Amino acid sequence: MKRFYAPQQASHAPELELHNGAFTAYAEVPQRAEMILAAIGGAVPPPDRGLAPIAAVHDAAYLDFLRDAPTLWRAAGRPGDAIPYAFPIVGRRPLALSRIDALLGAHAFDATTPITERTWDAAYWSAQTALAATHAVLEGERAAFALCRPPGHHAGRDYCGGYCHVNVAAVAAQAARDAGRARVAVLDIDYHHGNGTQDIFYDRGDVFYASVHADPASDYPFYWGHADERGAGEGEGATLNLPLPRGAALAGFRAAQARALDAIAAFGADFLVLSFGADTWEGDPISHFRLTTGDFAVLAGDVAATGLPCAIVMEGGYAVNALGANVASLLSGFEG
Ligand code: OKP
Ligand code: ZN
Repeated sequence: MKRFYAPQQASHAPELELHNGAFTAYAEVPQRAEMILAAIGGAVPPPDRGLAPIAAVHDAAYLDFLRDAPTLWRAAGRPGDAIPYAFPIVGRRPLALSRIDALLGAHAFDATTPITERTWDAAYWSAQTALAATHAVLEGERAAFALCRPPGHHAGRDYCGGYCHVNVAAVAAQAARDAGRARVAVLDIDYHHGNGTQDIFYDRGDVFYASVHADPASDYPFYWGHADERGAGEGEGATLNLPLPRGAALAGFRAAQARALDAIAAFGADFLVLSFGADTWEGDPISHFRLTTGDFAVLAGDVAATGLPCAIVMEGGYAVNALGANVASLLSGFEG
């Protein structure tokens, strides 16, 4: 299977995150990509397809903000990484804000996603990596793997959050649409619900979003991913949320994924983006499912059995020492 990764992605390395009331070491570390690369035997750098495919799913003002935030943060005399602390929950609308703290909150939904001087470049190249895998599949590969980092599925059109800045799965899905695939599906099997991907396509009938994830009643991102969220307008019925309780293991996860795959088949998808997180693994430090390393091959086998051309994009997975084996297992299930 073709595998893609851009060295620029490694430069995004925030210091600290707000975790359960304390500042702790940032979990989404560059070493994650190194471990995956070592386990899968390396990857090829993607070509630069420019800003247009990213701007197809994100607001221009938001992308400007991602680029400018570190400069404004420094200009305000702040040390460390840019982190928001106030959010416009009374109603998000285009206000003329000037202070960096106001801009940060207006373009984020949590305080766990710092922006560094290298964030924009890393997120840009993470998206190029997703595009390379997408185009490889559009050109005839059955499947291709994008080692995306930073991840993307929590980022919406105009907001970041959950370690995510540019929604690489949405960039991939939109690129497939723009290349002429009529009905694209995103299957999100990260432990956490992909609220950003859901939001981006919520009112569209041409991109189906299905997610198997930890019940947001107990788990991040809390305010999205509930079973009654089914899409709106033209997108009514084109969102499927399958929350599972903490402790879910292969049997429960596999049955939920089968429901998602049935719905994707009924939708008539002609292209699949697999938003893959390995944080469903039993030893993940911030998650609570019980999948084993071997289970990822089983789940991948079920996805591959649909016969859908598939671009795989990397999302979460924070047990750094197990991450390589878990990703290698997933890819083996596609090839086997
Ligand atoms: C990103 B992805 C809990 C902190 C939660 C955010 C988790 C982001 C997960 N104390 N931090 O979906 O793997
Ligand atoms: Zn996750």
